[in-house]
Amino acid sequence: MSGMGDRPGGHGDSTERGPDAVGTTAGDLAFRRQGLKGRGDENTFAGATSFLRRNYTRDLTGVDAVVTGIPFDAATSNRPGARFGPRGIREASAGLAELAGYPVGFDPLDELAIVDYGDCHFDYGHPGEIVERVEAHAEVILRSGATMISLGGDHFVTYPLLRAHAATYGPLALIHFDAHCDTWADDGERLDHGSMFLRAANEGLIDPARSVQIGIRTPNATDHGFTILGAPWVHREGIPAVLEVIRETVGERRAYLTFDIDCLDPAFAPGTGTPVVGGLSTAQALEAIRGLGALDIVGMDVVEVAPQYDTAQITALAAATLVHDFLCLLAAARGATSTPYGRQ
Ligand SMILES: [Mn+2]
Repeated sequence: MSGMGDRPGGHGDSTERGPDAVGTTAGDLAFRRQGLKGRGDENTFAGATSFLRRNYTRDLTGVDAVVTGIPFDAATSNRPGARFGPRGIREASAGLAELAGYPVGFDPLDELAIVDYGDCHFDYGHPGEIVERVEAHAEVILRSGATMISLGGDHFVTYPLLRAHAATYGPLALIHFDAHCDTWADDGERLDHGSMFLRAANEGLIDPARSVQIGIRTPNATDHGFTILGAPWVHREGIPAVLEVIRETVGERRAYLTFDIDCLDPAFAPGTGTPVVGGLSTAQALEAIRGLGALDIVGMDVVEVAPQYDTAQITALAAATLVHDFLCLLAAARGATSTPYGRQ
């Protein structure tokens, strides 16, 4: 590689590049960037790790997409630790902020005004308040008109996120990547990351007839009306077939995308609380996310990343990349033009 200024698709702000930047406004761009778009000079291994080096701010003026953390894991059934997920995903995302998007052939950071809103605050001593806390947090973001992308946290956080999104957008189709159905018996009150989608269906937040669960490889007595694409089916039929079923099932309906990182095989995502073997590869998951462009997806989350069980940031990097590629979908939907690089 030659000088930093020669990087393909490289840093967006040439005035803050290289030796001249020393002692000026380079670095820690999460706090010091002027404006909301583009990239500047910041070492991948240094600085404040906001998601994709975006500005840490609660000013949502002119913002297209908001990334926020929901560091709650008191609803886990096996190993806790997803409360550290937002921090881990942010750290892993720094490497993705260095170059323009691949394979889209544009820079989502130039196309969209994206900010890191920080984390949802709650009192860990009152876990029973989590639903109202997350819902209130989400309402403020959704009121701005921006697309909300949440980093879990265990999967229970998706329940209050669905409450807020359904209040804004109406009943939703759910596009649900997971090893588990998360529709086991629910009493309407329990804090359980394995039953909240039955509650969401019972409350009319999501429509099972318009919803697809992908990568499932644990049993339930009933499908509760959801279309289920088990992991063996996904492996046998392939991602193009998965996308066909998702498009047919969701149709024109507004949809919410939730990605439990344990949808991935533990070989690709060891850093999670309830791993199950036989899951999707990271490449399969990315192919699936990249193929969702025709749908009206109004919100997204990635949950269950527990960095203390991770190895070499495999899991956190997968989660960060899934969000990155979802942002590319948003950018493409708003007119970003793709210039493919090589055969893909
Ligand atoms: Mn789940």
